[in-house]
Amino acid sequence: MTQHVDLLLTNIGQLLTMESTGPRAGKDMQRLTVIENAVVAIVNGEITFVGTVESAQGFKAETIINCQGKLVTPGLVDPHTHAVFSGSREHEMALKQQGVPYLEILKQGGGILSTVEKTRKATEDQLYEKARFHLDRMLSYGVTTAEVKSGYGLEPETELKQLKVAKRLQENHPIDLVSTFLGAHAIPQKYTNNPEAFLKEMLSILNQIKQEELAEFVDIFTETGVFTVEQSRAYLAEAKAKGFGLKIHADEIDPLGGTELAADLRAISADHLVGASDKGIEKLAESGTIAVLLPGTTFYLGKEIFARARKMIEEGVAVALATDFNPGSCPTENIQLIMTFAALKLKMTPEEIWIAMTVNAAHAIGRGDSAGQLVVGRTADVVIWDAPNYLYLPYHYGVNHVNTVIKSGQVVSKRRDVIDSTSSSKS
Ligand code: IZC
Ligand code: ZN
Repeated sequence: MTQHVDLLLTNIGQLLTMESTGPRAGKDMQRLTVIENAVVAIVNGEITFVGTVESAQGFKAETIINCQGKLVTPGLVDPHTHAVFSGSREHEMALKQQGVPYLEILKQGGGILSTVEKTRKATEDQLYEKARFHLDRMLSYGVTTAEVKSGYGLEPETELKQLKVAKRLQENHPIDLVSTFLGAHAIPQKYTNNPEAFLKEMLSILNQIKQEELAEFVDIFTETGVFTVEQSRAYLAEAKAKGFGLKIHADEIDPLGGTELAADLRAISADHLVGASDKGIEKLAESGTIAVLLPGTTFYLGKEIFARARKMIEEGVAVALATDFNPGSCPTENIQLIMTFAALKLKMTPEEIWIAMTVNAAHAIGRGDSAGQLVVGRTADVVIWDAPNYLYLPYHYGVNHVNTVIKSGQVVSKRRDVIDSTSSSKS
């Protein structure tokens, strides 16, 4: 019997389906479904068949892509970015080289606050165009779903402007976006001596954010000189009561106990966790809060000590990985580079890294049911890699291995030729 399909991917050397019933924690992160000599069929933007070439019979395709024995995986998910902002911070690199710490630059009114100044001045269209540029680059690196945070307004008007830009991008850009309100990202100068009043101001726009569906999650930077654990607890509890999911920038630089707080509040994710305590890690495993690790940031901040991924996995935590793409502590859209940092600095295995950037990353932003897996019935978000197998990506580092990105069944980023022919010439 002939089956008509829109797109058929044939001659896949290695296919990672990432099939999973939920987030993968602990030892379960080591388990991958790999199909050799595979075929994938797509109809109306949805996956209708995944299997070996022997089991793929009778397809008649509008378009066939011969994958030439390459690796094929689900589109990657980047669950932590700050991609909507204005300006850049290259002038801070010299300060860093002189040994001025990230939090000191912030204290002096630079860092996040310098990006805030520029973002306040930018028009919505300017922000949109710049963010689109960065998202295009993320897509070219194989990301088909991403989270994006506000946090460069620190005043209602600009925070809402950022979230509106993210919503417009969600409607128009091939990457599926999930928005997080990070109004509590730093204390603006106006409120230096009264952070509580500032947090109150940020809470005052939650109803509007909810009504206009501008964000699903609320996040806070719990850090020395920014917000304390107690301030964070009260703030997030209120956000939770208003129906938002929770995220925390926890224990990124100093170990304050943000990890424990994330678990107590049943946050969907706790992010960074460089200084997470043993107790905090145990609590994450119990609460099912996903640990989103950002080794690109630790590298760029010039730190020696990285998050304890091995300990987390041993304790049964579900670990995800992200770029943390932002203009200060991690200016890169290259999620493949993060794979190498995860391998060398976090000592994660290739299998764990792939789980962390697909299944677990999707669950960390509430998209576990739609993104991160290449299985029948899901949207066809697929990457063809110029790589012979999945071990190859963390290994060959610093360059882009994407050959073709397919979003909802459409080729959206094609960096070089794969043999691509219509059924009339092929079958
Ligand atoms: O702009 O520096 N850590 N927030 C918390 C950031 C890094 C982003 C930035
Ligand atoms: Zn961040």
